[in-house]
Amino acid sequence: MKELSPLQIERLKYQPKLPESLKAGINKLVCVEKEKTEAVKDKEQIKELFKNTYGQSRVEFVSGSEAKASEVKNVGVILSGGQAPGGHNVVAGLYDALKQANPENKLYGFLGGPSGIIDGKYIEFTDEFIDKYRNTGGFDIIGSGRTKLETEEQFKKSLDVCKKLNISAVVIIGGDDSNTNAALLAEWFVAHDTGIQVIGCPKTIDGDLKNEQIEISFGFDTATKTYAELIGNIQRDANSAKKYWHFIKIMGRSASHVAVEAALQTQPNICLVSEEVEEKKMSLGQIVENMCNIICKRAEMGKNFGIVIVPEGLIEFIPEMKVLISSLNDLTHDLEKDEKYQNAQPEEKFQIIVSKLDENNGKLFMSLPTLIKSQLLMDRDPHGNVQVSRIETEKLLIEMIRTRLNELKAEGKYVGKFSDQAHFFGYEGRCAFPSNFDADYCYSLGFNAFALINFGLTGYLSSVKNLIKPANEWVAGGVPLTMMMNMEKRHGEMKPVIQKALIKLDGKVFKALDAMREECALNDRYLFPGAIQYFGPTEVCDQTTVTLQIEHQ
Ligand code: FBP
Repeated sequence: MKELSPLQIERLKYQPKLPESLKAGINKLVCVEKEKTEAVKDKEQIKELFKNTYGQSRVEFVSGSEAKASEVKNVGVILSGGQAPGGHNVVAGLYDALKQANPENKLYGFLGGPSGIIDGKYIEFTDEFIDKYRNTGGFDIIGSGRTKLETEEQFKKSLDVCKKLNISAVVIIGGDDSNTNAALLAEWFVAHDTGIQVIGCPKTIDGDLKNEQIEISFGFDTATKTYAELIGNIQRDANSAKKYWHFIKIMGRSASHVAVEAALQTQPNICLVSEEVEEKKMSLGQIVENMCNIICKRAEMGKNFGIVIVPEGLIEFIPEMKVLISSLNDLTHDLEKDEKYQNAQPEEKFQIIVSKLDENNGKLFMSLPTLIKSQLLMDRDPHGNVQVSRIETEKLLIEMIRTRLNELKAEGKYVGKFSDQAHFFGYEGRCAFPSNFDADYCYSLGFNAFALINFGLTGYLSSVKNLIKPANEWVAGGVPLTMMMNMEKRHGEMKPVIQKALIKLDGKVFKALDAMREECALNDRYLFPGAIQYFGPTEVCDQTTVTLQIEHQ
């Protein structure tokens, strides 16, 4: 039996590209201090909470001519949260830089996410072990998890484990919540004079951990290309059979970046944008009405088929649903230890919930299909968020659209036939082989994370910029984590968190989508991007996302 597929064998040989500055060698780098930073919002509160790590300067690396000796360092690495293509290359880049700096250095991997550092579960990386994972998708090299790292007890346990392994720096590879935890841990380690540094790396397929300094989170490129391939295939199918309306929910917990990027790559008939729904204060009924309009017009043209992209987080952005979900988040938290509620049958549970909701929320909750009611009550994630990937918004929309079309048919306003197919693309894209872009970007982020460690920095996020240019022109450096923070309500309390980047309606990316919507709705302008290509012409293999190109051109 074969142990590796032909693509696995070829990808293991791929040598990721590095920015010119990092290529010169880890011990030759010069750290250039840039401007001092401030939090994006709530400056005074963030400053008070991060007394030791607030207000640091942004840094950039350039190559120097002289190699400096580097003292022995042990580093620990954690993969945190949802998988994103390229995570293995962050670890490989970190490992290569660390060994290049001093072959005596050791890299430990904490197993199963942040809980690994708390429980002291780890492995030590070796060349042989790392080499098996280069340029592969997934986080299975050490596993991932969603344990929050935020309490005094967890920090103390982490410190004990670091002391035992003589670890002087920890790298946390994660999204906004995980990097918020990285910022808290960095602050705690400084406040307790431990000498242990903490560096974050920007990961998430959702693409919402970005700002002026972090152009994109890793994994977004590969995941969106994977979804775009699948959407293109469905478009061909729809255009061939001409009998189904396909409703495709696309992952992205909160922001609609993934849905919008996939839409720009494929040009479906309809792409909903959660941020637009929120800003225009659209109700569920209005969203359905707008979609029915398009379905009716297409039916008049004899087209009883089409493609709709639904961002995973949509439900939380519909103003009335947002209010309901926020009440349900608090309620389900309060009812966590209520045995009567926990043991109740679904219908009984709904009654208990309704009795605790105000009148409007109660009515809205009860108007939803049973399936959606149950899904809204499912367990929250460790950060207190409803798990939107488990709410079948695409089916909710289909059900409401079918009801409305029946009414329109009875009034003689709809002449078509509505047959639907529901899809959810999420997990399919999170562990794909990283695209060349993600393979290079991730390797650079990991390599650069060690450069930040080598310069004694803590509370920084590894940053690699200028990404629409070829990799040798990329700019490597670091961004203080506190710079991205503001205060937000979590579990009913105000907490410091990294601000999520949402789609801006006055931004270039949304405008590009909006400009093509009408044409796409009625006249089929489907694009078929095909599968990610790893070998071949650079204009096919090394192009990054449309979003990044529009934002930075
Ligand atoms: P991260 O923010 O941790 O990268 O995870 C994002 C994500 O992939 C979302 O798109 C999705 O809603 C969620 O993870 C699903 O989580 P889980 O893997 O726990 O089901």
